Amino acid sequence: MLGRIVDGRITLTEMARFPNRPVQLGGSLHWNILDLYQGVLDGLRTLVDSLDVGLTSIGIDTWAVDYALLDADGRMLGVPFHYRDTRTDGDHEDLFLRNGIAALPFNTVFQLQTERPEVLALSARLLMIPDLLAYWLTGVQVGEVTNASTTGLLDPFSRTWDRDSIASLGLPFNVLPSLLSPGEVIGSLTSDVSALVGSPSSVVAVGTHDTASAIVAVPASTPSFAYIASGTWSLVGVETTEPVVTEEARVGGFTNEAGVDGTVRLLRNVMGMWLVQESLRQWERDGLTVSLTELLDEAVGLPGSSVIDPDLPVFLPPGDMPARIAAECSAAGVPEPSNPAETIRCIMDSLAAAYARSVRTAGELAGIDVEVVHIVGGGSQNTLLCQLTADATGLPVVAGPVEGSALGNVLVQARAAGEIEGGLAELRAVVRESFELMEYVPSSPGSDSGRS
Ligand code: LRH
Repeated sequence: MLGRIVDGRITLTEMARFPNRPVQLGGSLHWNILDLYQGVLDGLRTLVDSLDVGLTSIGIDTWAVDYALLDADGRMLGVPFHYRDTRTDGDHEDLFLRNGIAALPFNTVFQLQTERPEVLALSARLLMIPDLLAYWLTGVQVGEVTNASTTGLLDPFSRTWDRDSIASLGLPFNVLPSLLSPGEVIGSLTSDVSALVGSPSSVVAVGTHDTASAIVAVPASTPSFAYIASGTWSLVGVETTEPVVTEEARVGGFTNEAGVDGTVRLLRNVMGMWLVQESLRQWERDGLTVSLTELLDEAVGLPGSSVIDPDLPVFLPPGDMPARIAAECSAAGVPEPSNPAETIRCIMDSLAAAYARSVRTAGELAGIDVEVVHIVGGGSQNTLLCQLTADATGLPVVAGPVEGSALGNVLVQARAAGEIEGGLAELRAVVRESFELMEYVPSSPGSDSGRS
């Protein structure tokens, strides 16, 4: 994505796109990390070739929790695992009261517990995926704090590595890199990479956790907002200044991730569009020809009846999603969807109900009287989901922008380059100025729903 700031407005242009396809290998699910790195180089080349000015900087964000281990020469030890790999299935010690992070099976700390001792013994450095890509581009090994917080190895108050947690994994403390904050420069492209890409440039730390970047781009004009970063996952919560590490937050399944500019993202992971994506893949495998747009149109006209808990661990791995949803409906004693449109309707109703629960609890935990819910990311284009969310929360929903993470990424770079000044409020004002947003008001029972 190419970001440009012109007259105080921001534009994003997609310059290259390549699939991120995990590979099942030796019984485990892995990143196809070299293919992605090649995609980064090729994409940068395409972008540079189209520019008539120099490239100011590059920022990288990816999903959280996944990592690579490097030896003392900086060589990668093995192929990074994908967090949906089932090797971390099962119960884990709940470290929430220590690290403020919800105990999800895929947290880095739990993934590391499954590493073989001989690999740990050779490990000289742990880099999260964006840090790994930045290392390959610049030769500099550093970490970035928003993504580091998702490892479960960071003290949520001091935002420094927790020595005891690391020692308990059998890793030396210096395996963890020094940490930068979003906006700090990681380094310049190596000469080899500059030659491949066709331009010198620098790599800047952004909110390298995609959700941290997405929340930067929430176009809120009031501090009393909740957000839903809606993509494969739906990350639902509020922004706070301090972590909320209480028993209530733990029981509610909340997490305190480090945000940009010292903020905290107090949020819950709701299963999100993954339920839809995996259902579509299953229908394709079954030889059904379906279009999501048509299914959603059909789902609008269906009565919403079957609501299930979308966050059950059974939905986490890839595989036959419609069958798992039907089984869960049956277990919950609600009607089983009998066709794809009913399945989609069940997913939408279940997500909206989960969003409403999470928004309410997040507000209570943080002492915020939520006035508005912002949906950013792909799900902001889903009019049925946005309206159901307004109805379920009883709050206005502002939908957009669609490319939340890319925007937050570029905004932080633009500020680092001196193109924009101010804090998150100023960055968010730039988003409001630059993109058309959609507002949904809760429909009163019996009336037509309202969109403006
Ligand atoms: C969203 C996300 C989320 C994490 C999950 C692993 O892409 O980064 O914030 O919990 O992926």
